Amino acid sequence: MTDPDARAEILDLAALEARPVPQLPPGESLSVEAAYAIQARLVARRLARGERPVGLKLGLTSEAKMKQVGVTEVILGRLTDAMQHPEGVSIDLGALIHPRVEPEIAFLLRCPLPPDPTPEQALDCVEAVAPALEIIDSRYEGFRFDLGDVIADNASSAGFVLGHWHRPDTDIGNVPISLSLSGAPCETGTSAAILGHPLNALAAAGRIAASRGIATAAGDVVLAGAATAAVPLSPGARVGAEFGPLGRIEIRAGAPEDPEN
Ligand code: OOG
Ligand code: MG
Repeated sequence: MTDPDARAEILDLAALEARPVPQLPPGESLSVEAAYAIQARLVARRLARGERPVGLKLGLTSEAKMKQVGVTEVILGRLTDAMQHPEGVSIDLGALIHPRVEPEIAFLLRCPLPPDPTPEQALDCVEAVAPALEIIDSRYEGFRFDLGDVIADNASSAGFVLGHWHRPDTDIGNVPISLSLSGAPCETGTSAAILGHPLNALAAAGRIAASRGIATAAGDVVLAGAATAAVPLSPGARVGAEFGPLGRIEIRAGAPEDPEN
């Protein structure tokens, strides 16, 4: 039996020191329940250092993502204020192991999510919607993990950037999304790839949060999960993400000699 506190400490230190750790050997695979218990302890360590919870993120809500990492179940992770970066920022890659970036849709909640909402009930809780970029960084060597490993590792959460907020009734069902790296197109997709509609992901967030004892609140941000595969962030890269009528987000990956880092 893996000790949850010890496992949370290993994953926390891996993130703090930007040094990857091996995933658990196959014989020691975590149950989903044990994995969420480790995630809770991992995030508690961050909160004990003064970080504030600001919301949740879904993972593996699109086929492209499931295929990329070989895990086919929707997962939930927790976001803190320390993970949020302003639009246009230069991301310090030195603090990360092998970061990737991916395009997302974000929701701002105006009330807690019901325990098992329909997409319509989930929409009732939405204050605003925005395009977003997520920076993920698995703490496991080779970015390799199974379902339990990635849940325990807070769903690879590392950072996120929000674009402009739009009204909650904005049609987000089929938003064209394209990602470019230093001007070269690399991934294209649509928000329909997110469980058919990002509101299905929000409903899943309500369901998973309730089943794992995770509270949601007015003011929370919920990331719906990436619509395309994630792309590696390398030093000096300029990331541009176009979200049709929702707008555009840009970030930069700090070059080693960049004075902003
Ligand atoms: C797991 C996190 C998945 C998403 O949007 O699907 C995720 C990973 O790919 O490392 O954030
Ligand atoms: Mg993501």
